[in-house]
Amino acid sequence: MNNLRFLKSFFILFMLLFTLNNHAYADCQPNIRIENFWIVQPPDIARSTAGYGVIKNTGNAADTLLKVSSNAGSVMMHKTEVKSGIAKMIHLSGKVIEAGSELVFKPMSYHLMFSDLAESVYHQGEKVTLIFEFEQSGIIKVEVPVRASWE
Ligand SMILES: [Cu+2]
Repeated sequence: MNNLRFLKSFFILFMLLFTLNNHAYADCQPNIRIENFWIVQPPDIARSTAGYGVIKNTGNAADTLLKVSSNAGSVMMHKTEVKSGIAKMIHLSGKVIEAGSELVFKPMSYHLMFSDLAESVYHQGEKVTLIFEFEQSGIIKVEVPVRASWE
């Protein structure tokens, strides 16, 4: 008899935990928004260029940016850091974007670094595709302009 009661309460506890866990999962999601990205139109002789913009996570769980790719060329995530007056670019293999935070790509900070450039990036007003890959949110594609300077 005791055994049966034990099993019953165990079962109830299990169901309760399962429900709570499901509930928590439903309420706990990242919400990624990609805003204002653009690529710097390089001079004709340049073999690389940079891309800037903002990734916002308005959700209540963190997400990780795993990779960026593009038809504009090869893409790497970099961060410029200044140490003893010397600027150095650090390669990032991924970046966590905490809930309610944003990751800003701008000069002398995080930036997208393009090399093996496609012809299109040499022309102001062209559009290129950026493909962002997130651990939780999956793949997000955006069309971004090529511009000569900050607007
Ligand atoms: Cu760089």
